[in-house]
Amino acid sequence: LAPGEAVDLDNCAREPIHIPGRIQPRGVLLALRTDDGLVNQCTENVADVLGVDLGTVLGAPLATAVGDEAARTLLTHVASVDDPRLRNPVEIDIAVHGSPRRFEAVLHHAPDSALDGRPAVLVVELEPFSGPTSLTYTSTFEPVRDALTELDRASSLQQLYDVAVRRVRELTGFDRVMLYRFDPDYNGEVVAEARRDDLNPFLGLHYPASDIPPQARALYEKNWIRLIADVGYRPADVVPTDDPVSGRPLDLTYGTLRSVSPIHVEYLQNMGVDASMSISLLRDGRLWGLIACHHYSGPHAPSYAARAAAEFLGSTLSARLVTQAEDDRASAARRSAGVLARLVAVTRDDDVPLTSALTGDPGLLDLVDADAAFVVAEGRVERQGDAPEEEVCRRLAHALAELDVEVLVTDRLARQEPELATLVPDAAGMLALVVPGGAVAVWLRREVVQSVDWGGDPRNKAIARREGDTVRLSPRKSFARWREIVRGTSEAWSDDEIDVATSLRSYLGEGLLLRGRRDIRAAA
Ligand code: BLA
Repeated sequence: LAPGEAVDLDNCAREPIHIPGRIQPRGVLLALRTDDGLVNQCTENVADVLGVDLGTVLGAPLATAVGDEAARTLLTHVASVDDPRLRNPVEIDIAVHGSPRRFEAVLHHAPDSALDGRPAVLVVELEPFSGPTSLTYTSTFEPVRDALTELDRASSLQQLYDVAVRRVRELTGFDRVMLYRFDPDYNGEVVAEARRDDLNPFLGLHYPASDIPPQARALYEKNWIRLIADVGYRPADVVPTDDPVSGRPLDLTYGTLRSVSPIHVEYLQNMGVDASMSISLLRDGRLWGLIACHHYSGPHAPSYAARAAAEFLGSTLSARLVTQAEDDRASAARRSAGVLARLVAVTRDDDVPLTSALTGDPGLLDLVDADAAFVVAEGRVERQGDAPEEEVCRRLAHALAELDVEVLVTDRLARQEPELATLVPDAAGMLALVVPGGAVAVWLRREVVQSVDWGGDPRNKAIARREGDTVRLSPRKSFARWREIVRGTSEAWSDDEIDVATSLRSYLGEGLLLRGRRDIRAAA
């Protein structure tokens, strides 16, 4: 941070979390050069975990750290690590101080490190095996197959969410598993939850976008799972910090042991969380949500296999979410295309006034769901639903025509168009078409008072203080429920609703033109 630079949430977004130079010490990390196979960098805890000196390991072949047999097994496995997201763990035994210990090893090539076009650095992460059973049919395949069958049967989005959190909790044993869904601005909401009975629910709580800054979201689009097994850990440094050949820090984007941002650690501590895990949910490659897991009863480290199984469920869920949402959308689109065609057909009948054509069966309210609708055309007014009086409709139509818009869309009328709002004080949402040739069609939606429950006041955060040249940012301290009441808004108009209304406007424009031509011909 430069002297005098403002301290704000932007600083959060600039923390380079993919190159922390440290790991979580539940395992060790060794970075090997692929040209000579020698250890280039490793973490300072090799002595604790493997019982070998840091000085002996650096610059030596892998076998010096793990023994001949384990090294052979690992190096045979290298060929299968092309895509870091599809890697498999290898179980190996390493003699630590003379007695064999079982490890799960995960290998990947560090991104952005190339040597004659080949990957230059192989990252080997070793985690002492924690599970009671190893990768067996019953511990992994069966629960995943059962979960997939259940996901397949789910017939609504909510059911999909519920199955996913319950199954991930069963697989990984976390105290709380949530499905956290982002809105278009990346604020999030807990939309499903499976938890220990004695815990208070987080279901329905909202959290602001700044709780997960953009670089973290970008990283989670690449690496689909992360585990913080012990929030109170003391990080182990990568030694030396920079690659002695390239001079660059080791990129841990795909590392399973990557040390997490200290700000996030503080956040979890403020929340009372001892261990956390999150799995990315993607839609068209973009982060759509997270399966977020908490443990409150001490550190928690599910085996790599259980994590991989949970991650697999996450990616299956991602795919199902997309198809389910597309199915829902396609059937709604088919329905509204049918209504639009029928409406347009009636408007082409010269004997029916345009206003009647749009308010019959079907009418405007069948095309777009709203509390009221009305049309002003050819000197007439026709109304549907809970519409204002005729005179008010005329004045609204007049005011809209003056506005010089083709389609007006708002779900906060009083804030966006205060003058129009005075005419219809009960409405908060308006979708209006101003058609060339002199017609106006309007849908109105009532105010929906929304109460948004935030998991802590979203504005009370990022407490920053300078300590000499460094700045310490911290997340908010309180996560107590904080209710915000949002007034003056209606239910939002969806893109599909706006699209179909816009199409109607073009048809009406053409229709009015045709009617005008026929009138001229009839007069001549
Ligand atoms: C990361 N923040 C995260 C992650 C989650 C959240 C899920 C992913 C890491 C993980 O799996 O634990 C947020 N966790 C939540 C939310 C809930 C939850 C909303 O359980 C709701 C129930 N965070 C801040 C501020 C900053 C910040 C002010 O509040 C920055 C100044 C940063 N959050 C931050 C960073 C990461 C993060 C940097 C990335 C951590 C990493 O992967 O290194």
